[in-house]
Amino acid sequence: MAHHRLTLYHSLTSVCSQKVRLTLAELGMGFESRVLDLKKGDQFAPDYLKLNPNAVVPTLLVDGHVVLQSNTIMQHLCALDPQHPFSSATADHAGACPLWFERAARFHIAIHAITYVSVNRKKLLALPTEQLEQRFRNIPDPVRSVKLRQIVEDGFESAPVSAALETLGDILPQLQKATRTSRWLTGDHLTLVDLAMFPFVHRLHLLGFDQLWAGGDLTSWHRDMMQRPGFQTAIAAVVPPSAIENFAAAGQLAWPQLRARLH
Ligand SMILES: N[C@@H](CCC(=O)N[C@@H](CS)C(=O)NCC(=O)O)C(=O)O
Repeated sequence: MAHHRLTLYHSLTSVCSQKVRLTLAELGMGFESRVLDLKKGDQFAPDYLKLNPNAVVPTLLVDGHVVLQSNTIMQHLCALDPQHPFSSATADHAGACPLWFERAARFHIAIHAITYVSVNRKKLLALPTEQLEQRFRNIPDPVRSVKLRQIVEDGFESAPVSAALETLGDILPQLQKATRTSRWLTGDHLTLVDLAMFPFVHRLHLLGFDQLWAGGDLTSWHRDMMQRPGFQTAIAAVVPPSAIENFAAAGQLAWPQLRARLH
């Protein structure tokens, strides 16, 4: 494999960053790490917006060239080392990838809403009105900005939370079916599809919402993923214990309200 200089702009807890860090770990690729604090608003800094005008993480630089969007970044990393067994296993299942990546994108939108309503909303509500309005204005994508406003204003009753629960009602059974059928999501070998879906399932687990799928093969898949060295490097060693405690505490408070919305 030719040597490439990789620089990853990411956040420690962000699910999309975790997808990319897991891929780097599975491929055994080293990278320069640039950590952004999303709560402080590092993603809105003018210098960062020059790299990623969407004001989101992750952003990857490959020899100085910008690559955006976690699914694209993951595929780009495999393409840098196509002979790696992990890249070849993914290439063998290339036909299954687009559907799963589309699910991963929808899963992300749902997990974003669930995390905001359960964990981040209280802090946003405590901001002075002008600061909160500035936070909404800072988001370059108007759709995303409106959604955040709806979540902050209407909480568990908001349209994005209803949509998120519908999405989970679609995707969790897909994951249960896939893990019932084979060891990994697309067959006998771990592929990018597993890494693209794992951080979202893991976020639900950290919030204590694994009651949504109640054990079974999806739980075994989640456990097997956590036992991989890649999980240790990319997530366990990186996510601060305080963040894990925060997810658990916020999830416990949120669960009765979410459960009341399930039908
Ligand atoms: N489709 C993008 C989504 C990236 C995204 O939304 N990242 C979140 C973290 S998981 C973020 O940066 N959020 C910034 C914010 O909420 O202001 C991708 O897959 O890379």
